Amino acid sequence: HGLQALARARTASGDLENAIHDHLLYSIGKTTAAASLADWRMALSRAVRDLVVDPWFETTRRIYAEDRKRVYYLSMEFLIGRLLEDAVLNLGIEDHARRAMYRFGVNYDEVVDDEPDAALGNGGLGRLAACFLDSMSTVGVAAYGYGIRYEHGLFKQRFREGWQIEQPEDWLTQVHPWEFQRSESVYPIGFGGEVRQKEDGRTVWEPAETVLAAAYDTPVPGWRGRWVNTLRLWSAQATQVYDLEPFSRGDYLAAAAPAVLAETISRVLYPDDSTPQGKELRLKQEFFFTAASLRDLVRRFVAHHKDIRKLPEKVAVQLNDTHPAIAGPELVRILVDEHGLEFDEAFLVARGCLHYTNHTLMPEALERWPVDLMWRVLPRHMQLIERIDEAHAVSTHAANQPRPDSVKIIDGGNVRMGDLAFISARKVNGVSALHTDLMKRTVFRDLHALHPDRIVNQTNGVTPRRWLAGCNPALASLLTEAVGHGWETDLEQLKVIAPLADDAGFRTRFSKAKQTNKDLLTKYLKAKLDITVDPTAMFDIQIKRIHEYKRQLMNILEAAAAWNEMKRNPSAPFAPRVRIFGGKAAPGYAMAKLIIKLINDIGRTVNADEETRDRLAIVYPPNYNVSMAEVLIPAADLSEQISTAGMEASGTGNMKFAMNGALTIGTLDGANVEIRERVGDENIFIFGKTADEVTEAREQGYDPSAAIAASPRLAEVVEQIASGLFSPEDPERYRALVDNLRGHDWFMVCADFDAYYAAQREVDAAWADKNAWARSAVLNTAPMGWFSSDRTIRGYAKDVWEVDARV
Ligand code: 26Y
Repeated sequence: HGLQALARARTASGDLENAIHDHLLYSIGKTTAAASLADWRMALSRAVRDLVVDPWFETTRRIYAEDRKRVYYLSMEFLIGRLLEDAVLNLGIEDHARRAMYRFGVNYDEVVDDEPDAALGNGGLGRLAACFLDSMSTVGVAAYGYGIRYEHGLFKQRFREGWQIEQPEDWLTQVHPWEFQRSESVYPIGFGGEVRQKEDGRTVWEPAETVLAAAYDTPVPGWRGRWVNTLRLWSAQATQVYDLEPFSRGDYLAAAAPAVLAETISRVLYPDDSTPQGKELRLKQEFFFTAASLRDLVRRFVAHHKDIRKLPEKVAVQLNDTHPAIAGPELVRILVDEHGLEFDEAFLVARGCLHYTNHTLMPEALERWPVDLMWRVLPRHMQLIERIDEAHAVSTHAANQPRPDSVKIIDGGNVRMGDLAFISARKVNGVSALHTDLMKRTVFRDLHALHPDRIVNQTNGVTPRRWLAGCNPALASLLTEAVGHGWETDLEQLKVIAPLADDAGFRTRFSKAKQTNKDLLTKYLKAKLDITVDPTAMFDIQIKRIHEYKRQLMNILEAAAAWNEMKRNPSAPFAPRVRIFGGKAAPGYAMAKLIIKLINDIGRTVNADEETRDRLAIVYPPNYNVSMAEVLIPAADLSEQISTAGMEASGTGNMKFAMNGALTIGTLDGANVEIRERVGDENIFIFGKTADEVTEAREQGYDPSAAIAASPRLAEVVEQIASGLFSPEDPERYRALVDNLRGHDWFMVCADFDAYYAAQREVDAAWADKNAWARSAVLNTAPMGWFSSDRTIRGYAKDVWEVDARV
């Protein structure tokens, strides 16, 4: 019935039109005459959502009927962006949706553009979770995403005089038309209190405080709606709306206080993605959503299976980084305290279900929780963590031998969540080949020696639906003409266009599609920011969180050096460029915020220069997010992936750019290595130190001042910044930044600068030959099949989860 409705909707706009009309009237309560853009969006979203519901139930029936093993993807972040356009694309009803809106006299693109981004994530890790949801539904893995329904997602970024200003994000002030509240799925989650030993020998945890986790479900339709999984997000609610004692005294404020406090747990996404602050509220968030998710999946298992020891046959839990690592002890607690298993058996059952993905090697980014905080908030879990630590030591070391500190979960008064996750997991994976190799050699060296089969690689991927078919219709239709439909779910098919790189006609059409996207971006910048750029110039883009290791600083220094050279030597062959930056800094990350200001200061100076205006513009649109990425990436000629080698675990923006026919300038870091292997050395600009060379330079006492002294161009720019050329109103502004560059430079900006400058001049030379550039662009798109998240998910399904992938 539901699939029939979907089939009809694909062939008859009339059905969809009626459904929209009825929703406007009966769900939204507006007439067509009175409806606002937001009302139309709600009506269309509801009508589209209706089409997903029956296939959703059908999927659930299939999973039960086949008694499938399910995947539970636990993530603190799901950076899903907008949902309407994506659902319409996946269902294949865009023509009808457009026509229906047109008949009502409403512009479909404006309706789609009215949707706020669901920004429930910081960056790569959260967006990866969103791409995985799309792929799990497309390849037919029975899966649930589990996370937090933050009332406020990632802050909005504004610039005031070039400085980042954070503003609250409030996507939930409007109705979220995609979710279903599940009043029946509510679990009490405890914190604090005491652990008691019962007379029968059982242990019980008696929490001091309890918060309710309330489920909200969003359906996740895969390609053509053949399979629909669920994203279940937990919202914190108080157990009691009012505290009755103060209420009866007439102190209504005090009566409401406990509810406000309880609901704080799901109030806001922590905007930091590198330095954990060790905040109690964050620990509570982690336990809150992890415990609710485990409770939920155990209930689902127990409803149809008798023997809890068989849990690993039907359940695969993926921990997206260490944020849900408390799942290890919590699952053991459920098995021991609530199901009566012995510890040793419980631990084996838990470990049979759990898998952990690591996303960073940077020691300062690894989560550590102070032992006293853990005892206070999670006393039973702390007991179990000690037990797990000890059991692991006993099983891996002869009794009389000392244990290296590096394999202790509890160390120096902290619980090391990476080690806890590793020890609690059946498989541990890295997110690119290089990153996985470095995991084995660095952070997890000793644990890897003890468990040599545990670490596996699953190189990241991105969904080609959103990141090619959806955001780049111009290129998508050319690809469909060339290879036929089917590439959307089998991206390897794009290989067929590789030979067409030598076909002048095809190259021209490929370049035309790029130009179409560049014209759209030009209009977007004009409309939203009143910035005028030359759409024929090279669009050179670096978009990602602002971090020292990602080296936006090196990019802007090189831009300033190029500007200096243009002025010195007006006839030098610089390619005209628009250099675009996008990204947010963590609010507490002072150096990252100073880098933002520097980009804007240099931009202000350079953009005001009439002499170089025809060759160089610097643009930094504020509030970079998923929907901005969907406009920028298709329009890029050059993709900046210039992290210090060994520091970017994978990167996923790099894949999106290459898929959309941008050439990469980058270091041999993360997945750049695998991109080079596929596009070939001639179609990518690789420069700089390798990961091993970076390590070696550090060991030999790297001195950035020597690198500066050896590079007149770099020395000149650093001196200009130090002397206040770009900040005449405050010449001292960049003192800290300059001191760091000259005296410390941990991220090797100075060491790689000359190589980067030289690589950029190679880019300029390549741009001069439009034919050769277009050829390279085609040869970037063609081999991107490897970077489809469908491939990644099939890899996890086979090597990690051992589940079916079949619609
Ligand atoms: C603990 C807390 C402060 C924290 C919160 C978020 C720590 C880290 C993060 C997010 C990390 C992240 O986004 N990592 C990125 O994951 C991508 C997906 O695997 C990688 O492509 C990318 O290289 C990595 O930086």
